[in-house]
Amino acid sequence: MKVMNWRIERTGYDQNQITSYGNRFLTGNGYMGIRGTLEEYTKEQLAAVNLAGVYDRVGQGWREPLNAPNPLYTCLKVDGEYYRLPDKEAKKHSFTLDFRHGICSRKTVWHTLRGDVCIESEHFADLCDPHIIRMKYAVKTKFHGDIEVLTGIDADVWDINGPHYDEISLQEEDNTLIARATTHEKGDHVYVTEQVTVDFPCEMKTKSDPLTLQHRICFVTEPEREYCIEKTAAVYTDHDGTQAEFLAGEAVRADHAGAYQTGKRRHCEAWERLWAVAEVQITGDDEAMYALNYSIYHLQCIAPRHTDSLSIAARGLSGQTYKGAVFWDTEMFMLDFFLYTQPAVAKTLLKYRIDTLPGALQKAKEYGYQGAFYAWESQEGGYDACTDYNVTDVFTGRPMRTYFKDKQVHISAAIVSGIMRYVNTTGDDSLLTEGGYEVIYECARFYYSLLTKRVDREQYEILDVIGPDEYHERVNNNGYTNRMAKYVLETAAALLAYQAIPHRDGVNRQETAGSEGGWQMWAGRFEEAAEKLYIPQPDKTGIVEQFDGYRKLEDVSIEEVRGRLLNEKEYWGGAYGVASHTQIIKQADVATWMNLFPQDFAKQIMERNWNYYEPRTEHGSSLSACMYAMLACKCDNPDKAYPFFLKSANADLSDGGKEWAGLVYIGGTHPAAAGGAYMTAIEGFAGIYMENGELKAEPHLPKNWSEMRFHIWALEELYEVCVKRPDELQTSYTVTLHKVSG
Ligand code: IFM
Repeated sequence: MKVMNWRIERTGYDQNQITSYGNRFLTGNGYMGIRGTLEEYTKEQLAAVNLAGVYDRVGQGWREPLNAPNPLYTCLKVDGEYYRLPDKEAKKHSFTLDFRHGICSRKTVWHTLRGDVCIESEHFADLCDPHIIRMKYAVKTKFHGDIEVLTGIDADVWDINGPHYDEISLQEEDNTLIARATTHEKGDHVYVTEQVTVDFPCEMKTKSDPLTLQHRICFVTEPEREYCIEKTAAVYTDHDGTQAEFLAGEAVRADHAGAYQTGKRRHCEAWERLWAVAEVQITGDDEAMYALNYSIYHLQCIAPRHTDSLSIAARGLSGQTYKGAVFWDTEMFMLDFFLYTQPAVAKTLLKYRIDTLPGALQKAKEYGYQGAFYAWESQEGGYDACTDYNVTDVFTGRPMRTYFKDKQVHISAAIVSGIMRYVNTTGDDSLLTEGGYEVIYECARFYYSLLTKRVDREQYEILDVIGPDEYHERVNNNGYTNRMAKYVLETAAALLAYQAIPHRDGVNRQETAGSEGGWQMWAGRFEEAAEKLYIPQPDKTGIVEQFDGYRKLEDVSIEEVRGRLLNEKEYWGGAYGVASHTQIIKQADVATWMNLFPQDFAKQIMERNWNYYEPRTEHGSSLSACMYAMLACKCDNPDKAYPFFLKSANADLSDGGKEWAGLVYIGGTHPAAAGGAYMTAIEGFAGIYMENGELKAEPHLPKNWSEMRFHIWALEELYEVCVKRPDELQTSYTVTLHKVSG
C-alpha cells in the first residue's frame, strides 16, 4: 500500500486566495475552528477562531456564532519597519496544512535592505484539550538586526452581523495576557488567555490599545540563528461553567519551555488514534484517496467531542455563514461518518436534537401543527434562525420572501432517520430511552397533522412544501417529503406497537396517548396514514415526478437558464428566480429519495430517473453530487458515480463552489459534501450496509480501484474491512469483514 501524502502545500503568495485558503487550511478540534490564515492577518483577511454552538445577536441582524478574540495575532518588525502580508511583498512564501495531524504552517522570506529575514510558524487547535491553541513562531535573519515581534490577542474580530462584544477588557497579569469579552444579547463572556515562552535573551513589554493586547518582544539577531517564540492560548466561555474565567487563566499559567513540543507530540498521537479508525485506503487512485481523507480531516476538525449534546453547523467551524446553524446536513450527510468511526460523536449529534425537542414542539404549535417541526436552521435550544427573508435580491437590495423555514418540513424526518440509523448501526438503543422515542412520536404527530385528505379519494397528501430542491417553493406532493413522512409514520407505529414511549417529564407516552384515545389508536392512525399517504409513482416512461406538475414546467437546459441571468449572483429560486418556472433543479431531490429507498424501485427505474434528473440539476448545493454518486452505485454503475464522488470529495480542495445566494455571502467549508464523499466511498463503492442486525457489503468499485481498506464500528464491534476487485480468475469481489475488537 502506497504511503499517502497528507499535506497541502502552496508556494508563492496570491492575495486572491486569502478567503479560500482560510477554509482550505482550517484547523480545529470541535470546540473551535481556526481559519487557515497567517498570524499577521486581521479581520480584513477574515482571520477567525470560530466557536461551536455559542451565538449572539445584535439588533435586527442575524444571530450568528461567535468568533473569539484571536490569540494567534503576531507580526514582525525589522529595524522598526513592518514585514507582513499582504502589504509587504515576500521573496518566498509557502503555506502548508499537515492534515494527518491538523497542523497549519507557513514559511515566509522577505528581503530587507540588510539581507533576508525568514519566519517559520505553525499552529494547531489541540486535540487533547479542546480549549487550547498552540503556536510556534521562529525568526531567522541573515544579518545582525533589531527585531521586534508583536504577539498577542486581537479582539477586533471579523463579524458578519456584529460587533458582538459590547465590552472588551484586556489586561496583563504575571505575563499572562487576558481578554474578557461580553456578548451583546445575553451578556455571556468569552475568555481568551495566553502565555509565551522564549528561549533567548530579549526585552519583553506589553503593548495595549482598546482592541489589541500584545507582548512586544525585542531582540538582536545573530545571523542564521533561529529565535523561537512558543505560545499557549486558552479559550473558554460561560457555556463551560461558572469556573470558565479561572480555568482560562490556569490553562496557560503552567506554561513552560518545552510545553509546545510535548503538547504537539500528544496532539499528533491523538490524531493518529483517530486515523487508526477513520483512514480509508484505496489502491489504484491516489487522487481519490487524498481527497477522501482530506474530507475526513474536515469532519474530524468539527466533531464535538467535548460535550454530549451538540451538533455541527452547515459550514462547520469555518465562520459565521449560514448563521452557524445546524441543517439536515448533519443527519443526512455527515452522520454516517460518525456512526462508523466514532459512535459516541454520532450520539452527541443526535442528543442535540433530543434536547432541542421543546423548540421543535413550539415551532409546530406556532404554525398550527401538532408534534415536532424542527428548525430548518437550528441554533441553541432549537431556535430557528431561518428568517422569512433569507435571501437578498441583487437588483433591489431588498430582502426576498423565502419559505425555507415554513415549508422544508422534511427536516423532522431527517432527525428520525438519523436516530434509527444510530440504533440500527450501533445496536445501542439507549438513545431511544433517553428521549429518542419521544422525538419519533412527536415527529410522526407532526406529519399526521400535515396530511390533507381529498374528499373524493381515500388518499392523504402533503401540500405546500419545499423538497430538497429549494428552487421550487410551495409545491404539492414532493415525492421525497411524502416518502420520508411515510417512513416516520411507519417507524412510530412500529415502535408504539412494540413498547411504551417514555416521556421526558416522566409521564409514559402510552398513557398520554391513552388520554387522547389510547396508544393503540395512535399506532393505528399512524399506520393508516402511512398506508394511504400518496407516493408519486413512475409514469409510463419510468420517470417519477418530483412534485405535482413538475413535468409541465418549461423543459430547458441549464445553460439556457444560466443565460437568462442578469447578474451572476442572482438567486435562481423564489417567486421570480430563473429556475422557478423550469424543470431545472438546484440539487438532488428524486435522486435523494431513490437513494434512501432503493427497495421501492427497480434498478432500471432508478437509472432512468438518474438520466432524467441529473442533466436538469444545477448542483447549486454542495449536497447534490454525492446523492447522484450513491444512486449510480445502486444502479451498479460506479464509473458514472465516480466524477460526482470526486466533486464532493474535492469540495474544499478546489475553487468554484457557490459563495453567494443573492447578496448573502455563504462561503466556508462544506462538511456535508465531505460526509457525502465518505458515504459514497463506504456505502456506495464498498457497498457496506446493515441487514437484520448483520453487517454486509455489496461492492461496486470504480474502474481504477483495485482495493479498499478501512475500519468501521458496527453493533459495538470494530471491523477491519477489505474489499478487493476480482482478478481474471474470479467472478466476484473478495470482501473481508474482520472483527478487531468487541
Ligand atoms: O441544507 C442545505 C440545503 O439543502 C441547500 N442550501 C444550503 C443548506 C445548508 O448546507
